[in-house]
Amino acid sequence: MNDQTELNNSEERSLYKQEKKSKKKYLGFLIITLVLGFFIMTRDSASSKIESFFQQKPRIKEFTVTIKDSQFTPDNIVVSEGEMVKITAKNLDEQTHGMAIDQFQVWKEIPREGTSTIEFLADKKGTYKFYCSVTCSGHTTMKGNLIVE
Ligand SMILES: [Cu+2]
Repeated sequence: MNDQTELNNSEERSLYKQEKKSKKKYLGFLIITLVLGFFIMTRDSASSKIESFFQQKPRIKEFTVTIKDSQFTPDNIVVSEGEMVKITAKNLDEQTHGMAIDQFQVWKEIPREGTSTIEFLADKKGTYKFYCSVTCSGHTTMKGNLIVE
């Protein structure tokens, strides 16, 4: 009789413990959900910050400059301050040329009958000379102007 009561008691206790455990589990699950939810929300706001950052990235202005008979065409390039300049330089000559703009650390070789891409940020106003950076037959006269307004 006594044993039975004790057994019942211990059964009850273990039932109570189980209930407590499952409550703990539920609480743990709730906390994990909340924490995850918080992280997902902050990540979302971070990604929207990244998006708005990229929306503010500079506009790209693209040009194709052709080199023929040691001459740049066009030899006048006009961009706005703050623009990203992308120049596709096509060399039609049978000799290697180059394109350099000192103030923007541009120095690019353009292989004969080949193409090179030049990219830089026009972050300061002014008129800058671009020129052929490779010794060629028209070296001294091969130049143009980049105007940043
Ligand atoms: Cu040249």
